[in-house]
Amino acid sequence: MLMSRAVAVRRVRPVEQDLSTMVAEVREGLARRPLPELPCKYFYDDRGSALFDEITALPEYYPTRTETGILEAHAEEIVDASSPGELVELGSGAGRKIRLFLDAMRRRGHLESVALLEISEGYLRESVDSLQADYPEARVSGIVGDFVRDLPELGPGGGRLLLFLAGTIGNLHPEQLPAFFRGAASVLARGDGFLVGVDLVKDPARLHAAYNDAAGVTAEFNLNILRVLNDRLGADFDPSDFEHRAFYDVEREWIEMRLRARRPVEARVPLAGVRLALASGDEIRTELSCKYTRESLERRLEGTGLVIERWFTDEESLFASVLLRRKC
Ligand code: AVJ
Repeated sequence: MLMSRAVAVRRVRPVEQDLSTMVAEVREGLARRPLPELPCKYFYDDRGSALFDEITALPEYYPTRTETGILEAHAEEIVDASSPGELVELGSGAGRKIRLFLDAMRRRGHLESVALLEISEGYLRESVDSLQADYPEARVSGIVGDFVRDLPELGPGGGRLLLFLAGTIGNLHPEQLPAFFRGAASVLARGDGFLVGVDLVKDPARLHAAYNDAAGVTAEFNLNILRVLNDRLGADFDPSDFEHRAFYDVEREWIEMRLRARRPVEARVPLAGVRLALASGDEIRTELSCKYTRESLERRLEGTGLVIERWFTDEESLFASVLLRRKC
C-alpha cells in the first residue's frame, strides 16, 4: 500500500528561481578582484553535507562536540527560561542537537510546533520526517530558504525559541550581523529567546588545526564547491587543479578558506556566462568563519533589540551558546 502523508515542507522560491539566484551570486562573486569569491552556502549539496558531517567528528574540529556538551548541560535551563511552545531552527544541519530542546519542551508538556529553515531541500525533508515521527504531538514544518534573506517567512513570534547553532553565524561578515540580528528580532515577540552558537577567539594554532585536519576532509569539503558548480551550473572545474588553503587572520578574527590554483586554470561556468582565467597561485575565497569574544559580539548587537541574557561556555572557553532575548 502506498502511504501518503502531507509533507509540511514548502519552498520560498521555485527551484528555477533558486538557480537564477545562484547564477547571479556566482557571476558576481567570481567577478570580484583582487579576490574572487564563492558563497559558502554552495558547499552543501548531499556530498558537501556528508563531508561536513564527517568534519564534525574529526579530532581537530572541536566546535560540534563542544557545543553539544554545552547544550547537554543547559538545554533544559534555556527552555525553562522562557517556556517556549514553538522551536525554530535556522540552517538545521543534521538535526541532532535540536532534540535536546525538543525533549526539554516535551518534559514541560509544552511542545506545540517546530519549524526548520534550511537551504537544502533533501536534507530538510529528511529532518522534518524524522522529527515528525519522533515528536508526533508537535506540528513539524520546513521552509526551503536562505536564513539571511528569508527570515520573514517565519512570520511573527510569540512563545518562540529561535536556534542558530554550530557557529554558522560566523559565515556572515561581521558587518552583516546587526542587520541579521534586527531581522531575527523582527520574527520574535518581546521576551522570546534566540540561542546563537558562537565560535570564540582562541589560540590561532588550535583554529588552524580545526580547518586543516590531518585526514584532509576539510580540503575535500572545500573542493566540493567546485563540483557543485559543475553539477548545477555546468561548469568545467577540475578540482585537482586546486588546493585547499585555510588560515586565521588574527586582526580580523576570522578563518578564511580559499582554493588556490596549482597551475594556470581556465574554467567556464556556462549557465552563468562566466569564463574564469587564473594564474598559478591565484585564489578564490570560499568561506569566512568569524570568531567572536563577548565584547565583539555585544558590539554587533547594539541597537538591534536583542541583548545577551546568558552566556554558556565550556571549560576552555572554546565555544559559546549565547542566549539572546528580545527586549523591545
Ligand atoms: C558550519 C559554518 C559552522 O565555519 O566551522 C567547517 C563550516 N568550514 N570546516 C565552520 C566549516 C570548514 C563550519 N560552519
